[in-house]
Order: sequence, then C-alpha cells, then structure tokens
Amino acid sequence: MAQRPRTINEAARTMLECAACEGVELAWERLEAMQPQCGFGKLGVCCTICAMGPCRIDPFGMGPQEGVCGATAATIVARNLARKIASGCSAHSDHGRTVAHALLLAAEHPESGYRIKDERKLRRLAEEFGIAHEGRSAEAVAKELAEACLGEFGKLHGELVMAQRAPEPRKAIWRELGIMPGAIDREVVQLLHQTNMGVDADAKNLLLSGMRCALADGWGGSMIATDLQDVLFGSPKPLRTRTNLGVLKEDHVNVIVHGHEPVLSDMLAEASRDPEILAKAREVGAQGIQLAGICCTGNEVLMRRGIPPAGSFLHQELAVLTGAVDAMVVDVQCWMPGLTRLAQLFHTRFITTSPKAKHPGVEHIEFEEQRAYEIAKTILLRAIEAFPKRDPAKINIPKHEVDVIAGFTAEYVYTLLGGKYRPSYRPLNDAIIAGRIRGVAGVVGCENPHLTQGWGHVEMMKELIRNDVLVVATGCSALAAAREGLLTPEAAFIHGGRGLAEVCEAVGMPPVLHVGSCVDNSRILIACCEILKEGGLGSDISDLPVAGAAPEWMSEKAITIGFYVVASGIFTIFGQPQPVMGSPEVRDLMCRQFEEIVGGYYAFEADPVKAAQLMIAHMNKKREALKLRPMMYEPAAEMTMASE
Ligand code: NFS
Repeated sequence: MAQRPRTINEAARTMLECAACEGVELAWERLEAMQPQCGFGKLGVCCTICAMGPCRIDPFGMGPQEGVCGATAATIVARNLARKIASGCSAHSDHGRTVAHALLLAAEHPESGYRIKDERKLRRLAEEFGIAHEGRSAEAVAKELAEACLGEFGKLHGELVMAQRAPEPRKAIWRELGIMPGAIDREVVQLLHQTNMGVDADAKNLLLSGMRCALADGWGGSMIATDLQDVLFGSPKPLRTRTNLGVLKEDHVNVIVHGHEPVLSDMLAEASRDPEILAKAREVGAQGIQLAGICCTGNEVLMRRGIPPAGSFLHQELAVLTGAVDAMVVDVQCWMPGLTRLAQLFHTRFITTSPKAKHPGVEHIEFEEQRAYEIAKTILLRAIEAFPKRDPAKINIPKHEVDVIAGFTAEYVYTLLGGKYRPSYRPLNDAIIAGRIRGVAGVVGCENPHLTQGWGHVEMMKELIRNDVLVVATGCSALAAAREGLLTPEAAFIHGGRGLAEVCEAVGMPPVLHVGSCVDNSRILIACCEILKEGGLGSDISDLPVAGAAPEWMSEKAITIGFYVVASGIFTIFGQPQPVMGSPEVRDLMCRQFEEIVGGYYAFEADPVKAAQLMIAHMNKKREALKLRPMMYEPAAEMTMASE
C-alpha cells in the first residue's frame, strides 16, 4: 500500500528527508511506533474516571455494555468529551486571564514595559462593561477594565458581559436551555463536577453543560484574550510579510517564539530591537536577530508586528532540524516534549518560560510580567550565546518562503469593504445577498500527523473559494494556507470562483483572510454579529450562510471551539471524528439533534473536498431559507476529488 505523504509543503518535505537521513525521530515516527493505537480511546468508550475501572465498553456488542458502576457507552463518551471541553476552555481562558493581568500591570506599573496601544478600543470596552471613561486617563480606565475582566472568571451572579454581544434570539435560546454562561471558572468547575463518578449520567445534559462551558470560552475567555490583546498590543491591521522555514537567516541569531500568549512574544519582539542586544549579536558575528513564530503566538506577533511565521504545529521539530535555530522559546500549549531531546542533538537552546509548563532537562527562565523586558533580554542573550556554537555541517535552511497578508479583524472588515469614508459591512452583506459571495466559512485548527500536513486545510479552502465562499482562517490552518500562497490577493484569480474573485479584486483582498490565533476565533463570532446587524441576512447566527471546519484538528481546545461554534448556531465539520463514535446515541445528538436544539450541528468528514461540499450545501440551504437570489456564477461542475 502506498504510504500517505507526510506533508504537502515543500520546505517540510525537505526537512523530513533530512531527518530520515540522519535517523532522527519526529512526531511521525513516534506515531508509527504507537500503532496500533487504542481503539477504545479513539471511540471514547474507555472510562478512567474512578478506580473501579478502567472500564471499557465493547463497541461490537459482544462484551460488556456497562462499566462497573453501570455507566453506558453514552454516559462514558459524553463524560469524556465534556472533560475535554473543560480542559480546552481552561487553556484559552487562562490565556485571557494572563492578558487581563498584563493589562492591569500596564495600568499600574507603566515601567513594566507594557503600554496601552489601542486606547479607542479600551474606551469602547469600558463602555460595554459600564465603566465611566470620559475625562479619565487611559491607565485609570484600563485598571478598572482589567479588574472587571478578571471578575468575569469568578463572579457570583449574572451572565458573562461579552456574551451579551450575541444576537437576541441566540441569547434567548441559551437562556431557555440553561446554557448562557456565567462565571468562566465556575463553568469549568461545574462541568468537572458533573462528570465525576456518580453525578450526571445523561448524555444530552452533559453535552448541554459542555456547550455552556464552551460558550464561556468563545464568548468569555477567548474573547477577553482577543480584545484585551488588541488594547495592549494594538489592534491588527493587514500587513504583508513572508512565511515558511526559509524566513530563518543563516547570518542572524534565529529565535523562535512558540506557544500562545503574546505577553512574552511581543516583549521579545520589542527587545530584539534593543541596541544593546543588537550590539551583542554583532559581537558574535551575527548580522542581527531574526525572530520567527510557530503556532499561535507566532500568529499574534505576525498580525501585530509582521514577525514572519516559520511554521505551524508540525513545523516545530522541523525548524530545529535546520540547525539554525539558536533558541526555541516556548510559553504554554502545543509545544511537544519531544523538542527537548531533539534540541539536544543541536546547539539550540530550548527554553521554557511559564511556571505552568516545564520539562526536566530544559532550561527554564521564568517569565514575570513585572520584569518582562529584562527577562526578554536575558532570553535573547542566551540565543546570542548559542549562535557561535552552531555546527555549520548541520545547517540546512530550506529556501522556501512565500508572501502572506495577515491581520484582518472583525472591526477591520468595516474599512476593508466599505472603504475609509464609508466604513460598513454593507458591501459584504450585499455581495452575499446578490449571490456574488455564497457565504463565509471559518476554517481553523491544528495539524495532526494522522493526516498529510496541510492537505485538509488547503484542499478544503480551495474547494470553498472555487465555489465563491469567502474563507476566514485562524491558528495553524491560517499558517498552512499561508504557506501555499492562499493568503494573497492573487490567489483569488488562481483558485477563486468568479464572484469571489470580483469582490477580492475590487478591494484588493485575499480570498482567505487570516484573522488571527485560535483565541481569535472570537473575531469570527463578532463578524457574524456584525453581518446580522447590517441587516438582510436573518436575525440569528443560525440563519446565516456560514459554516465552520477544523479539518486537521488534534487539540482538546479544538473540541471546545467546535462546541461553542455549534452552540452559536453554526454547522461545523471536523476531519477526524471526535472521540464519540463508540456511542451511536452521542453521535446522533451531535450530528443531527443539535440542529433542532441550537441550530448548529456537527459532521465528521475526513475528505476535505467532500467536507467543503457539505459546507456549501449547508450554505445553499440557508440561502434558500433566506430567499436570496441564486448565485451569480456557478463553478464548473467538475469536482476535483482530493486524493491523499
Ligand atoms: Ni489552536 Fe494554536 Fe495550532 Fe491547534 Fe495548537 S497552535 S491554539 S491548538 S495546534 S491550531
């Protein structure tokens, strides 16, 4: 049987060949060594919640159908899934909390190095939170806003402030179902309690609570992260830079920032321009410092500072293999412990920085927001020390890099489409109503060595834009698209349908808009609200011709995102199924009954072109319900089946 290619990306392929020659083991080899993987775990029917187990349900109906406590497959699957939602919500929300702390610091201790960069957004948020701001200093307002946001995690009463941004009919559904989120931490705690041994055994009830917790992420923790990052680090605006491993420079000290929270990476970006640091770099023979990103912290500094992304999730090990990474600096989430051993084969300084994320044998330079700039400089000095220790024989930087335009936000769409003098969502709504644009798809999420890296994202996006669907992308999906040149206006003419290409040409925008990191999926929710407010496309998010997808997902965070997107009323496709296939009851809930309950529902489809067709069919259904005009141009009937 022909082996599935590991990646669609040329630079990654070069590095994988180099790894194979050197006998270095990466995630792909570790995956192979793991075969066969546990089928019970994959189906979600293995329960380790109490010590009467581990229990597992026989999916073929030949063995036990209940755990020792009597829990059925549905209970076990739903409980396991709910715990993953709680974990994903924790990760994003803790990120939001960190940013709120940094904002508080900026307000109270300007000497910390953090500054308020978007005062307009600060004041707008203050109004939303009921904080008086007129005639008050930005710092005074920021202090109150940061405290109010921190309060959202543990407040005793009421609903999340940002969840009020949702359209009225949506909020009515959430209240009716009892899934309107309250305090963020409480939603996580309640879900963990509910999934304890001997508490909730009702799959539907568990998944509804899962939705409430997920909504506390999407319309709470993640939204706080996004908005406060805009206040603190500046609201992104479209900018052009380069991406892929070729952005690493042989004659520069290369520092990779990897992880998620820009409180560190933004400060490293600032410190990398410090004259003292640059002088030190020159002393060791380097021309300067090249900062490059991996994963979502890479997206954060890409959007705001134009720092080039070296790659996405599966590029992390490949970057070290170039032999030219002097320091790999990680904070939280999505870094592989396998990096530790790999970095030891090279001169690369692998540095952890968060008290929440350490690994034996790894240098730990703890990041403290109060001394952010000083610590950022210390980290850069470590990289400079490493530079002369490079082994020239091991240096192999693939020459691949391409143009990328990134930095779109829900707010920026106003100017993008409406122009500077008539900022408005009207042109977007009109293009949808007139049938020039079929709808909008959010394609997001991770990469997974189970699939050919980038294949799912890129083939899905190509099929969508070919059918006049505007794509918004975040996280590693956006980075995969960037590497294959989809984030440039030219891509509209090469791959786009005629209607979409006309719109892209008129405003000079790419057919795939990079809207940020994974917490920035909240921007997509807000864009949906703005489209509704503009009028003509229904009254609830579930009325809109929109869909979401995570074709190569792997993280628990992706499950949480999926749940808040579905609970917000949006049809969502995951490539690999979530671990629920061991319970037909849970699968039916998610893939069918959810539509009646919340308007949004799931499909699992690994073929990205077929998945795109499902999204298109969904958009057509919504267009019909809205009685919109037929599409102006239908693409040629031939459907290029994706082949792995
Ligand atoms: Ni999202 Fe971003 Fe990438 Fe997946 Fe990880 S970096 S927060 S979880 S792997 S998209």
